[in-house]
Amino acid sequence: MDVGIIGLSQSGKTTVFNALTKGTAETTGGGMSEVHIGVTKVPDKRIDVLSEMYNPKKVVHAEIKYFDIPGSNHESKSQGIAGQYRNLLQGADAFLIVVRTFDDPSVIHPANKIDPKDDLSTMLNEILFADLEILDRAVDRLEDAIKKSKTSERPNVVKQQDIVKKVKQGLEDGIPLRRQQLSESDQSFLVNYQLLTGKPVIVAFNTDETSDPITLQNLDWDYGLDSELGEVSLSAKLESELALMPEQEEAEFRVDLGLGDSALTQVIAITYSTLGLASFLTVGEDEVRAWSIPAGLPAQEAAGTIHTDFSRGFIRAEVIPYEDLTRCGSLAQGRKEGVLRSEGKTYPVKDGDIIHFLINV
Ligand SMILES: Nc1nc2c(ncn2[C@@H]2O[C@H](COP(=O)(O)OP(=O)(O)OP(=O)(O)O)[C@@H](O)[C@H]2O)c(=O)[nH]1
Ligand SMILES: [Mg+2]
Repeated sequence: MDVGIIGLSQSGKTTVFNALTKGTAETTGGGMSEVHIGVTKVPDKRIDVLSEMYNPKKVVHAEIKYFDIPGSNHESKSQGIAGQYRNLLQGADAFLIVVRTFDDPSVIHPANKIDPKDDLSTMLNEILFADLEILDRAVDRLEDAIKKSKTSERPNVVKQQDIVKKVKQGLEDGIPLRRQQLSESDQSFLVNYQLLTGKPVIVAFNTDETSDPITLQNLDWDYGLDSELGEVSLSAKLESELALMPEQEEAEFRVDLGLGDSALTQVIAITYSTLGLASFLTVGEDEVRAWSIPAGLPAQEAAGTIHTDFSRGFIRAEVIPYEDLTRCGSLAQGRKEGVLRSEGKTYPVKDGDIIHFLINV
């Protein structure tokens, strides 16, 4: 799972990145920044409990990869999205948009005012404009292709151009791709364009240390045609400092300062819910491991996240919910009690399923 961290210059992207990855990337920038890539383990208490049960050689958490993607420099007409990073943006599964609400005269704001609503609109619009640019070019290219196509191929190319025009019109009306009603075949054609407005968005308000949490609701955010924004409020500077402390010390500080869950825990929780993710688990003496997948993914496809051979040679999945396994104490006991089930290819995998795949290789 790859999440692209984006936002206006000096909004605190790199600071958020450090808080999420326990990193120490330099937070200066001002258009001089570079891309930072870091991996975060998805915290999961179930892994700890299962590790105690199995005492495995290896313990592997699910992972989320974060990309800190610099905004554009001052010469560029756009404020938040730099063309040279387009392929990174396209590769992301979701965007975390950092929106500044902290007040600090020593940190320059590109518009010289702290206006989170305005900044968020700017970023959402830039994502939309980036897609419009792609589709404008696509319409022209398809126009060319229509002229050059053989009579037999023409209807198909015309149809493709119609799809592109329809989506473009939707964007012009302010509807991001993720909110447009499209048939499955339209959607699979559009995958070619890797449009940015098709990706889920989570807003991260970067607040002062002492500020109450900021929400879209208390900003009177007008969702308009886009009601699917995830949100989280954090003080990135404080969180990035806490993230570097030894665990115990961090926990004590959190209690003293009256802080709740870490930025990492909060951001991952909202990432899972906004993207509709779930973790299934595999257990054994060799390895206890969590795997993140879209919730409800058919068992055969979930097997494919472990290895393509697992998907190809899939026979069936033995599934036991986490609570049942911990109560029973072993898979054998789960089988005796009838809570270890045998499921077929299409079984929709749920969060907390412990799965043993039977495969034929
Ligand atoms: N007071 C305060 N300062 C912050 C906070 N978050 C970030 N900063 C400061 O703001 C400045 C910019 O932070 P960065 O994390 O580098 O911001 P950025 O969005 O990565 O900046 P560019 O990469 O240059 O676009 C740094 O000096 C940070 O220390 C915050 O929550 N409060
Ligand atoms: Mg930066």
